[in-house]
Amino acid sequence: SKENTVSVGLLTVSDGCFQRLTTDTSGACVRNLINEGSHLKATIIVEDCVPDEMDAIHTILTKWCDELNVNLIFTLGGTGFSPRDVTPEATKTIIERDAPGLSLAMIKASLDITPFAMLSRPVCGIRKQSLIINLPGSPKAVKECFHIVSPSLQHAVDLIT
Ligand code: MTE
Ligand code: CU1
Repeated sequence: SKENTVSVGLLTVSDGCFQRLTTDTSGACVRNLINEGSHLKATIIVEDCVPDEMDAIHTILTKWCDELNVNLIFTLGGTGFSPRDVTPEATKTIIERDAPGLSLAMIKASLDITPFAMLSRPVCGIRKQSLIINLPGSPKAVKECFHIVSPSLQHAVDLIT
């Protein structure tokens, strides 16, 4: 394996965080998990927050993939059933190749933790040299789902870069 250092982007998708009504605890949560190491040789190179809007999500993901060449992008939140939850739809407009195994793995393992896991609609896929992974928004969900996918991410990025 190549074991390249993986460049990571963290995108919090939340109206509340964007309007500064709530603090982004989920972003901090993934940041800690990545910096703690294990499985992944990674550096976080971008972190941002956008409202739950297709255009805003589409624009920033396009920039991170096409201009910054971010290898691994986690979106946090907006995967549920409320009308404002559009992260999966925005992600579908970006990806060139679907990676349903990652979504399946997260949902399968999460169902052992909570039945509400079936209410998350994560989309994962590849655009050029970037792998995009939708995580649910709560710090608890973020942490659980990160641990589910993290063992395969170094290999995943080595394959697309
Ligand atoms: N998955 C895990 N592993 N742990 C959780 O606590 N919460 C669920 C689900 N997936 C949860 C989870 C809940 S309550 C919801 S509503 C959906 O994710 C969608 O969350 P989101 O809208 O914040 O993306
Ligand atoms: Cu929920």
